[in-house]
Amino acid sequence: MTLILHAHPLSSYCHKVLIALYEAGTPFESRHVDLGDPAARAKFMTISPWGKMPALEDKARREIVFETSIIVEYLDRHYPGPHPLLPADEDARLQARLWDRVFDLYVQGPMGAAVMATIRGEPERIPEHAEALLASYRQIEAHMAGREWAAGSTFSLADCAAAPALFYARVVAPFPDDHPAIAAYFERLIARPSVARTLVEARPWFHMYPYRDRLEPRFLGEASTG
Ligand SMILES: N[C@@H](CCC(=O)N[C@@H](CS)C(=O)NCC(=O)O)C(=O)O
Repeated sequence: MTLILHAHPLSSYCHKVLIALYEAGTPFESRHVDLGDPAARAKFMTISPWGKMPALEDKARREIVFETSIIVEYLDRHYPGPHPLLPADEDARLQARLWDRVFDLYVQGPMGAAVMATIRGEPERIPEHAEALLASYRQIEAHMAGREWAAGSTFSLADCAAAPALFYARVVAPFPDDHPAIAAYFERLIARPSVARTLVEARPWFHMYPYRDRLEPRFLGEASTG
């Protein structure tokens, strides 16, 4: 296979790239990375210098690409699907890059910090990360009012970033009831086939997720009792 994605099925940043691959219908091989295994971590560090997942290996072009925003842009350029994930219009492209940054830095960031606080047994640190998420939700709510997708009129890089970020963030800090636009946007995201497929594939791994008990039955493939 030409493209190999070094990834873990539970990782939110890996989900971002999986969504881009599924949007384009690009064939790839997935290679499981277990960063908990010192030998696997050492091997992975030879292809991803900061040890961050995912990394994309392109055998045809003899390139290894890391950093998810760059991977998505690389795929869009060299393995484009039917609809570009980086809009052709320059202003819309800038917006896609901006909202990609917002979801990575201001949603994934505090969400990941809250999960790490739980793993490290520092629950007293979670409220500050939840507050940061709520501040981000307020901005996203204002931005999403009247919009279908985060940047431009079509699904883009920004939405690839938004889906996993919001999926895991709302487990840490649910969307407030007076935020209908972000809640509706989330429902649109998870209904998108590329996102739905990514979440179904993650199911067998959710038992490793520290907040598994907070996941709704619909994400676990269980019938809702409520
Ligand atoms: N800015 C990076 C972040 C990637 C990232 O943080 N990945 C996480 C998994 S979701 C990771 O590799 N964590 C392992 C570690 O930090 O040791 C990107 O966009 O690719």
